[in-house]
Amino acid sequence: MLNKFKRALSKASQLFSRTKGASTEEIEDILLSADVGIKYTQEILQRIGEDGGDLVAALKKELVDLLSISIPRIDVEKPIIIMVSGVNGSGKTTTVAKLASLYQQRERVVLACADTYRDAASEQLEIWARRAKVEIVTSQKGQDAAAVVFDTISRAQAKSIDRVLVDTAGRLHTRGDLMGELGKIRKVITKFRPTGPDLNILTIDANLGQNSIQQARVFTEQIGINGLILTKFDGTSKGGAIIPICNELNLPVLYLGIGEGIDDIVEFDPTTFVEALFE
Ligand SMILES: Nc1nc2c(ncn2[C@@H]2O[C@H](COP(=O)(O)OP(=O)(O)O)[C@@H](O)[C@H]2O)c(=O)[nH]1
Ligand SMILES: [Mg+2]
Repeated sequence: MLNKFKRALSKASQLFSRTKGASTEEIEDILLSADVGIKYTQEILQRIGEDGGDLVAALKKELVDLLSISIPRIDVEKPIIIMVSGVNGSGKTTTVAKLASLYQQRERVVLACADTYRDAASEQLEIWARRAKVEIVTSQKGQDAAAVVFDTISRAQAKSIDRVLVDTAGRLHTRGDLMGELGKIRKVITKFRPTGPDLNILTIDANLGQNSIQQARVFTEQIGINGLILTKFDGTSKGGAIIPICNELNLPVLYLGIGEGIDDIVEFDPTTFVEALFE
């Protein structure tokens, strides 16, 4: 897994490994090419300048600090409820499948297909459920997505299932429609859990780099996202954008998606991530 992770980071690490022996100006260029963005690049350069010691060591420390955003603690009665949102194609369904496969090693998991907008969304999720060996509550196109979620959580409670993973739609007629629908799903969840989903995850395609921030802000403000998963981290050269993304949104990165397969996910740990970047 670690090797796969390093391979997935290879484009970004080609950049970051060039910091060895580099001057401050060269480090600035490297950070900007990795899409760290001007604001955080300036901030990092200022701090490592003050440090006066080894530039690369100081840089690593700054990156780890900037990536260390506290993760919401889940301390609730079962089932744990996880909702996954994001724009079309950002990797929601694949991520739900990956998380299901990860959790089912120790827990009983059920998936809710709350994407009732796209053709064959339920069939696609059913295939993943079979691969991950977890249960699923399917839906029909056009069905009330919030009702599907209600049924799934009720079933999970009745059968003592540990986790509910909710896959949602990425596109409706307008962005307002989408936020309205996600808001309805969230509201149904509050019937079981007044504070909303225990993990309210936004998937972001890492290839979008900093361009994803504005879009992510809409989800964060409107439906109370509390954690991020950056998908398609394999092969992106914009991996440095993870810094502005999580800091501008003030949200922790929980996992990284590193491929299309069911096992292609790694839990995000700032130190491991930064070490791998510089290999
Ligand atoms: N390379 C790569 N592809 C991914 C990753 N996650 C998702 N994908 C691909 O992105 C496309 C859209 O994924 P999907 O889960 O259907 O997105 P959704 O519309 O948000 O549900 C599919 O072709 C996936 O195989 C990832 O981590 N790496
Ligand atoms: Mg989907």
